[in-house]
Amino acid sequence: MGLSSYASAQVAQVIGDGIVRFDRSHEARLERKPSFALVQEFDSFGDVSLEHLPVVPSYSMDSETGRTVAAIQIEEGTSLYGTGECAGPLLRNGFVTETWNYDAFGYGLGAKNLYTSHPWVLAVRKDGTSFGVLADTTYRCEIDLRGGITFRAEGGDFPVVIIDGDSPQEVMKGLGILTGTIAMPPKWAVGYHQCRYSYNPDTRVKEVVNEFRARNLPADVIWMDIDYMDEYRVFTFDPEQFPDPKGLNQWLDSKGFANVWMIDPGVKDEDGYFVSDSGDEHDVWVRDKDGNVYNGNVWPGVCVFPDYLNKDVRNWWAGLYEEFMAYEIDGVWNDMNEPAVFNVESKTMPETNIHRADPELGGTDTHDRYHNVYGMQMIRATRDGVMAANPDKRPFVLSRANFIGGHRYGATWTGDNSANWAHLDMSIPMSINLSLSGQPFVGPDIGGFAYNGDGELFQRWMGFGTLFPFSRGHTAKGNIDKEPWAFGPEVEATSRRALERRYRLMPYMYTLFKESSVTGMPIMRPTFFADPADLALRSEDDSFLLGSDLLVVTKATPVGDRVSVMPAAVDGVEWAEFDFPDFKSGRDSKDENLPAMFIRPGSIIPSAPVTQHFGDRPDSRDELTLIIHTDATGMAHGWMYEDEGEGFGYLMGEFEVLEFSAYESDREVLVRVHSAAGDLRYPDRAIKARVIGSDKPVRVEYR
Ligand code: NBV
Repeated sequence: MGLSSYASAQVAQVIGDGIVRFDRSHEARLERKPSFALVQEFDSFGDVSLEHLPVVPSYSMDSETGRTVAAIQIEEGTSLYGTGECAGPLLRNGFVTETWNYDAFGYGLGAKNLYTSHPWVLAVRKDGTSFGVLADTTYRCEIDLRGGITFRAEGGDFPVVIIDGDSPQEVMKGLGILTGTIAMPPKWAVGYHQCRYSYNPDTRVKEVVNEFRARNLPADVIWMDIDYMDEYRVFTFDPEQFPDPKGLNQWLDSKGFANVWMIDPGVKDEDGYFVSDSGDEHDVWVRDKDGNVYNGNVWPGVCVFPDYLNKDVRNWWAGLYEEFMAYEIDGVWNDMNEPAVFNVESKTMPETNIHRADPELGGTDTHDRYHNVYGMQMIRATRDGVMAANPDKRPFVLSRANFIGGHRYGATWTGDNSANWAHLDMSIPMSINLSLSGQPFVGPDIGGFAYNGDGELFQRWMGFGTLFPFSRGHTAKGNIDKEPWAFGPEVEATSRRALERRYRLMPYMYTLFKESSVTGMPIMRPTFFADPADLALRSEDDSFLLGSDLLVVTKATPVGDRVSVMPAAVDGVEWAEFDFPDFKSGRDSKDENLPAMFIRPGSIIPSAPVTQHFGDRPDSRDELTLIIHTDATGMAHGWMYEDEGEGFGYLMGEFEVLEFSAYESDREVLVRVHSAAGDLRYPDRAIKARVIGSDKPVRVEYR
């Protein structure tokens, strides 16, 4: 490979605390393409000399391929993570991935590129200090972690942004500053979601919902996949199978279920169909290299594709949601937005297609430049439309394709996985690496999308699946049923316990969403975040942290023969295992298909009684049980954020932050609770405390 080095001309600017942006040269800086990843332009504090920087990329050019190369050396013992959605283990050293959003149905271990693109690597040095590297390019980019960190991107020069931190947590907060954070979702979206391709007709939707309620299986959301549409025409409803979508949504609401409906980017190219006609009229479609409207086949047959890179098109698209949301739709699912195209080998549109992008986004250019941000710009427009239609509600959008920074617009799931043990196994590291790439609202299709699998697999997957930030069961058309009851009473019982755990942990979970929305910290974290300098934790694939205080240890192989490495005791105090008893029977019996849960020494986790859904709470919201594990000094701390779970009152002070502290003396454990911030108060709240490993009397003071 012919490499010519340019390092001498390289320039660097400090754009934040510990954050430096590099350009290949002064000229490259002047011609820098607008960033889609960054949340704002970021003014510089001035140029810095490279000698003073801890990590410096070296730029070169691969003369054979014309790609720009940026390479960063790593010290021995440095562990690498991130690179977005990658099928395989947590530790990414030795792997090569590529950013090129791709409809990867039934993908396997080691797939090079999947549905989303995150040209980002989180590096953790031997001593636990850390840095992160963003290759700020939308073009196809190879991320080679076989010896150091090397990005090879098409499309010419790109800046590299490096965040340096004392810990990986610090770097993640830096990424939050750079790329923005999630907005608080509606609380129902933090509940459990039930999906399949497809629940149709509407009577089947009702049947499923009735089963959940009849069987006391907590759930908040039911999903409508493509078969609700009239022959796959987006923004329409099948008149026979879904004759009254508004009535259905109202009925669902009466059962305490929120609804999410799918919308794809491919619009059937058909005279007389209002979306197609209106799009023609507003000239919204992506064009081919000769300037003709581009056609590609997707579900409805021959389709045209909105050019979401263009502001007028985004506004037009957003406008379509006004009528759609009026059917009392709660959330929107944008699928197939890589974009997926059926009738071509590349499975997407030609790279020579033309986007009339806004000047601020880079102006008119070819698809190869904008491919990886097509889905991101689609959900940006969707979110705008959903918000305009329901200005008093928090939007919820799920997207299959996305780009780093796209967490600002929607949640992501890991696409069309398969119902087998390899996929169950990798669903944990995949979700963690996406989390470490800036997408905290993430999870897999629980149970596996492609193929059937069996009850054993489903039981295990549900066991820990309810603890993903985005927790949704889903399966493909033609498969057996995969609702929690579909495999008989034993699997149902495990599923119920797993769901009850999520709802019990809701105060903690919701607080983690809040923390993430403020700081950018992931909700789901790798176990090594408990102790970044402990090398033994660096490749732990079967356990994960929720926040900093709760460790979930799963069995990801059928026989459960892989032993997780636990974080070391803190000053002699171990992480303590805890559980909740079965809600109805009160029994504490062990279920091997549920993951073990551990609480960090010195922490307090707030929990609630089991509810069947978010709205089902009048008397339960006011009751809290604090799970307490004191440290070597007998102390523990925790906090909790609460608001109405919907709407924007929280931005005006309508929330409450409770702070908890516990002190263990010879005689008792004293727990102090006080309201630390916000205008909301729940004064009659009953607060109980459970101190793990102690039978001393507990006194709760609530001020
Ligand atoms: O809309 C149907 C499916 C959907 O269920 C799945 O979650 C997406 O990833 N969709 C893909 C299109 C067809 C998949 C074979």
